[in-house]
Amino acid sequence: MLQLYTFFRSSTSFRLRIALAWKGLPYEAHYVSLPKMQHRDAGYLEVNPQGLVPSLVDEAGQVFTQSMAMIEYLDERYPAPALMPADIEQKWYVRAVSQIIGCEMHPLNNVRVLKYLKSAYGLEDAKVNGDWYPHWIAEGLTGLEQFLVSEDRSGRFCLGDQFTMADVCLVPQIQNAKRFNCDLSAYPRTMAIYEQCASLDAVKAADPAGQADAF
Ligand SMILES: N[C@@H](CCC(=O)N[C@@H](CS)C(=O)NCC(=O)O)C(=O)O
Repeated sequence: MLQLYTFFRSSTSFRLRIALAWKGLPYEAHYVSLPKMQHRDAGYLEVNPQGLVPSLVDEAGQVFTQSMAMIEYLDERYPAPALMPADIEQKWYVRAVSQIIGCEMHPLNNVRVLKYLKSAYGLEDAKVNGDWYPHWIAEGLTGLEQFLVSEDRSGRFCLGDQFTMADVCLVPQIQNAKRFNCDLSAYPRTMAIYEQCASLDAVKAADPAGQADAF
């Protein structure tokens, strides 16, 4: 069976949980607490030397890291139901949406970045959570909303009515933004897609609140 190293509130772990649930792939969960710094424990570093979650280990012992690369790997290994379109231009579009979120938004508000702002620059919680965090959410979602509108390929989901990796990346990012009380009223196209995604069984099954390590 597949082994998933996950933390309930980690948005990249959430991506993997959605992808696995979408494909109906069973897995054994190993819980890695970020607040307890278990991602930097020697035992976990043997699994993932980068010290980040998620990690996925297959039946042969191969370790997979980097959520977007993992999702594309899973999609090729277990093609149905698909998470990537077959058409290469549509693939570019799905990767572009995923990377707006995964490369330009998520890293700026990652746990270690927020912690470093406090420890190295003395920024108070209120400044980090109430200014830095929403600033980069707004910057990223403004660009994403404009991209979705200008490409005009969305329907129920980012790519028409096909649920793809783009949606898998979108859901956790929006949930994080909500958790930090970001104003999301300026992104109607993005939020309509999010609401559609949130109603899916695979998304509900992967929700942080329902995980065994949630607190
Ligand atoms: N690009 C990586 C990012 C993985 C990542 O940064 N995960 C976060 C949780 S969402 C983490 O482990 N953070 C720990 C830290 O920042 O110390 C991916 O997509 O898998």
